[in-house]
This record gives sequence, structure tokens and C-alpha cells, in this order.
Amino acid sequence: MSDTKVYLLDGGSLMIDGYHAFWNRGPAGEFRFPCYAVLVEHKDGRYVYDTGFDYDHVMRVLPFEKPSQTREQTIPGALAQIGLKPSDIDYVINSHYHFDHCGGNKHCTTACTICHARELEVAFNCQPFEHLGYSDLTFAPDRARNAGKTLPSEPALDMYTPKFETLTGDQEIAKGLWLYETPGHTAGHYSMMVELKGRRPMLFTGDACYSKKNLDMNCISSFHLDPVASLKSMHRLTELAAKHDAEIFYSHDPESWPTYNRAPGYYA
Ligand code: 5PN
Ligand code: ZN
Ligand code: ZN
Repeated sequence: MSDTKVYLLDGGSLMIDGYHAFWNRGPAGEFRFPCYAVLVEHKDGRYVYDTGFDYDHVMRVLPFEKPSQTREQTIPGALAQIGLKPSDIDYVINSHYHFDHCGGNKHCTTACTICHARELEVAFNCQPFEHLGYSDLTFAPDRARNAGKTLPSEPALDMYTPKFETLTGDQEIAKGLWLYETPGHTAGHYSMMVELKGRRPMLFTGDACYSKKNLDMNCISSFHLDPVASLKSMHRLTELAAKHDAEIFYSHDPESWPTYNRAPGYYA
């Protein structure tokens, strides 16, 4: 039995305005932030938590976010650097279905897809102000078509009908691999904690908290379904970290990201 390892896979970066990163606070101006995927090698299989954005999608739908992504920063490119292929992934876990977290799902065609049951419902049925967030529905092309959405014509998408396992409540999905409900940013958002043999647990916030500065300022991002629930979930992350002596890893933190041990390095 091998011990659990965690790899952080660089997915490139996007740009938003400072007022979107720090809701009603700012300061305004170009705010570039990293996106990444988390690969958990566990004795029960390989799990990837979030898959970053698809460069072509962002250029087509949100070019004003000025995506930066090399081939090595795509899911196939990042996995290749540690000797893996997308077909080696057993499970994709999505914190939520915003385009910058599910853009690489389409490469993991043999994986079982895990998410909160609410999130899968709302992704195809979102509030009007959430449309840009839920603009990349290629993670489930069959469901997107059934919901009357149009997809880019990519032949590979015709073949891709992912299998879903939906959950509700907090769940330990494999030994030491925990999903915690942190709604507000979206209706069915999950944060993830991974217990490791040789270090403190790692608590991945997802978009329940973009950065350390958001936590320190007690300030959520402007992309949210429910700001009150969102703030409550951010506080829940602080409580979880304290309870489990976990280290918090933020989803979009330009200051913390360079300090993280990125693949091919890993945590164990
Ligand atoms: C990076 C980013 N840009 C725009 C949106 C949006 O409209 O909802 C979520 C989101 C993003 O994460
Ligand atoms: Zn989001
Ligand atoms: Zn995000």
C-alpha cells in the first residue's frame, strides 16, 4: 500500500478586475491570478480536484480575462510532466462548475465525475447573473445538449458522456480524503481536505476563498450566488483548518501560489 501524494498542476492564469477579486473593496485594476488542478494519488485511485480553464473557451467567451496558458499548463500537458495521461485519472472531483474549474474535464474521458448534487442541477439551470461563470458546459456535453445549450463543434465531445457520482453533505470519499460543503460562491460548492502521512492535512478552499488576502480582509469575491452564505463558508474554512490543524491552499492566490510546491514536486 502506497502513501497518499498530492501534486499541484499549474493551469496558467486569468485576469479580472480588483473589484471582482475583492467585492466592493478593490482596489480596481488588472488582477492576474493563477488556476491549478490538484492530483491526489491515493491507494483507491487517482483523483483530480478541479481541471482549470480551457484556453480556447476563454478566448471565445471571455477574451477580456486575457488567459495565459502554455501546453504544459493544460491537463494533458501537466500530467505528462509527471509521466501520466488523462486516461490514468480515475475520478475528477469538481469543487463547482465555473469555467475556470472544469475546462479540462473533457480530457479525462475515462474518469468518474464527482460533485455536489446541487451543483450538477444548477450548472445547466443557473441564475442569469451566473451565465459567464457556467459558460463552459463541455464537462457534460450530453446534459448540455439536453438542456438546449449549444457547444463548440469538437468531434471528441460527441463521444464524451461522463459518468457522475453526486453527493450531498460532508463526505469522506476515500480514507483521509474529505469533501466539505461550502456553498455561497455557488449552490453546490465543495472544498477538499487531504490527510497525509508526513505533514499537516491540506485544505483546498476552491472558490469558497480565492486568497489569503480575502480571508484576512474578511472579503469575498464578487462572483457569488449568495454573499451571506459565501461569507459563512469562508468562516467555516477557518474553523475546519483550526479543528484539523490543516494548512489552507487558496484557489486563486497570486501571492501564495509561488510558495506552493508545484508538480513535479509533491506533498506526502
Ligand atoms: C475567473 C472568473 N471570471 C468570471 C466569472 C463569472 O462570471 O463567474 C465566475 C467567474 C470566474 O471565476
Ligand atoms: Zn468559481
Ligand atoms: Zn475560480
